[in-house]
Amino acid sequence: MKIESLCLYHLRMPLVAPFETSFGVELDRECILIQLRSAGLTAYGECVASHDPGYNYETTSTALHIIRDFIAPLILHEDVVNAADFQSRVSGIRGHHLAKAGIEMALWDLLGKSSGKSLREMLGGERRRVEVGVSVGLQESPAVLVKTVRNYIDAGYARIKIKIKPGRDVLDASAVRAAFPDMRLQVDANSAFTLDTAQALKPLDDLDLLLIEQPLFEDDIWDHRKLQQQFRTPICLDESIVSPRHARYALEMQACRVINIKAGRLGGLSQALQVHDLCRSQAIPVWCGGMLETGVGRASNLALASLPGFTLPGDISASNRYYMQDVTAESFTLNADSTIDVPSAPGLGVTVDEKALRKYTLSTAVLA
Ligand code: OSB
Ligand code: MG
Repeated sequence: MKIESLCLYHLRMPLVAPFETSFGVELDRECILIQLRSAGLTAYGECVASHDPGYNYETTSTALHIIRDFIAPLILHEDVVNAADFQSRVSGIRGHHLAKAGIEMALWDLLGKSSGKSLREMLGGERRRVEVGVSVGLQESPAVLVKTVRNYIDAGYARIKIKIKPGRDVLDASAVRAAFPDMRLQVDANSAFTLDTAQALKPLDDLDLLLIEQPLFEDDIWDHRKLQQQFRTPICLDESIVSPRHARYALEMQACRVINIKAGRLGGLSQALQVHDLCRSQAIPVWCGGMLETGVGRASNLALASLPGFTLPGDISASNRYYMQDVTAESFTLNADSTIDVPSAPGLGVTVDEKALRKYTLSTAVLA
C-alpha cells in the first residue's frame, strides 16, 4: 500500500479518575493518534507513549520526534506491503518501540480496510469476545481501595489488578483479599522494588494471587529469576519484555512464569504475535496489558487478546472506566460474563469521531 500521507494528532484526554502507579499520578492521558491515507482509505493507529517517561523512556515528545524525523521518511510515498516489510524498513532505528508500534497499528488498519478483513482475522484470533479485568490504581488507603474494587466488581469485572509500591503492598493486597476471598486478584509494582526490598512482599505468597507483575527494575531479567525462585506465586514480566528476544531470555532464565503482552512495548503487533507464539509453544500463559488506550488502541488490544494463547484476562476495560468521551464513535462495554466483544469490521473496526478528536487535540502535524 502506497502511503500518501501521515498525520499525527497529539491528544490529551481527561481520565474519569486519577490513575496512580508507583511511578506517578496521571489526571489525564496523553497519546498520539496516527492517521495514514492510501488509495482513498483512511486508517488509524495509536502510539501509547504518555507525557512522562515513567513507564519506560519514551514520551509523546520523543515519539513525535522519532516518527516525524526518522520513521515517516522510510514509509512516505513508499509501497509498504505488510508489517514485516515495515519492521525491516525501521530496523535501523534502535528502540522507540512505542513509536514504531503506533505506525504498525495504523498499517494493519489500512491493510484490513483494503482487504476487507478484521484485525482479529488477520492476526489469527479465534475468540469473538475476550475475558477482561480492571487495573486499579493506588488509592488513599486500604479501606478506600476495597471500596473502589467493590465498585468494579459490582460493575461486572471478574478479575482485579491492584497497583502496589514499597510501603503500599502487603496491607493493600491483604485488605482486598480479605474482602473478596474468591476474586481473581493480581498485583503490579511497575519496577518499584529491588531484590532486597522485595523481601517485604513474601506474605503475598499466601494470598492466592494470579501473579506478581514486574516487581523489579524495568531492564532486569536476571534478578527476576532470583526472585521467582523465592516465590510460589508466578512472576509476570511487563516492562522487561521489550522484544521477542527478551521473551526468550526470560523463559530460558526462568525469570517469570507469565508474560504480559503489549504490542506497544514490543514495537508492534507483529512482534507481539511472535511473543505469543513462543509462549504458546512452551505453555507459558500470556495476557494483554493495557496503556489506558483510547478506543483505537483498545480495538487493537481486543483483537490481539482473541488469540488462543491469551489464557488470562487482559487489562482491557470498558471505555467508561477510562474516559467520559472517547475519540471513537464506538464505545466498548462490559458483558455480564466479564468479557468485551472483539470488533469485527475491517481493520481495527472502529471509526474516529472527528469532533471528539478535535476537542482533545493539542497539536497536529501533517506529513505528506
Ligand atoms: O503497567 O500495566 C501497566 C497503565 C499505564 C502504564 C502501565 C500500565 C498501566 C495499567 C493500566 O496497568 C492498564 C489499562 O489500560 O487498563
Ligand atoms: Mg504493568
